[in-house]
Amino acid sequence: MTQHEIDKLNKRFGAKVRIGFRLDSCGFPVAALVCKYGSAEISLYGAQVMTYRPVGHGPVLFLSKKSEFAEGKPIRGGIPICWPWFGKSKTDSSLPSHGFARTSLWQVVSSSYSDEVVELTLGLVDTPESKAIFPYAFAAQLRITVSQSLKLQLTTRNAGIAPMSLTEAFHPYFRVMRATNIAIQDLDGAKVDDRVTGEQSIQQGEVRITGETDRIYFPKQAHAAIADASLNRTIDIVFNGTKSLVVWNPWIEKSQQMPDFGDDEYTQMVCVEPANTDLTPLTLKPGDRHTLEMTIQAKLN
Ligand code: TA6
Repeated sequence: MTQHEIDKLNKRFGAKVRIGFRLDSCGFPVAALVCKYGSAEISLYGAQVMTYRPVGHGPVLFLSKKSEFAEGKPIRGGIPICWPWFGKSKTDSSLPSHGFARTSLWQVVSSSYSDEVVELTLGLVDTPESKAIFPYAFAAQLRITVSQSLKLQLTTRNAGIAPMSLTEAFHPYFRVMRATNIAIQDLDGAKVDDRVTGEQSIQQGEVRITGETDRIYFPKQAHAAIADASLNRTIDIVFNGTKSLVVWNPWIEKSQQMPDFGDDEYTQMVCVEPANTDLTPLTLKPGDRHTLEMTIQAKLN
């Protein structure tokens, strides 16, 4: 994207102090949203929230110091949009994991602002290239709202004439002081599908990170909370449009295998992901819409 295109975005969708577009140092077009309660930065490449900082708090999201900012590569951290598949493609394992939304340039659809609430909507539609790997006509929109919380709404519309099947997730990397000193609450009694051990179980009490963690939880209510004793804060996560949450921490060995992630960065993050995985895939009839929703709010204890 050129500076001239950035200038056009600012003219059409910008708002002094509240909404601004810029070419980031990585060369990606980035939108900054600022209201009286906090701010967020979103890469239009991938429609990826990269930072979120409520007033009075430190950063709520983790962004790897080794993240690559290169076309075709996902940004490692923030809130990747996993769409139109979660994990490996079921039709072609050579395709990138977590779909192509996070490595596509999204278009700005609309913006709105007040001192209390700032909103940006981004859009992605099918192209001949997308149809070659995902044979459907679609319209996807992500609405990002910064107010006293950060809210994401990902709406998929089947714009074709055949039923569309998809899986999806918000894949937020939450910043924590020390991953071994947090407790993920409100998952007690949830059915658990452990992707590391292959076992199914029922969660007893709080979830703690003590090793590589890659589990799908089916909580009894659409809410989870990350209690960070070291930062003396809790991050509340409310979600809708799915019944499952993925909890992921790569731990030591997996971290060493990821070139875009520091060997010790696993200690500073945890992912808690509202997701429609292969266990709960979606099927949209022609013209149908589905919205996945997540609201994040940080609170000092
Ligand atoms: O959400 C958990 C997960 O599916 C893990 O299995 C791991 O692959 C993680 O996502 C990161 O995936 P990525 O493709 O971003 O490296």
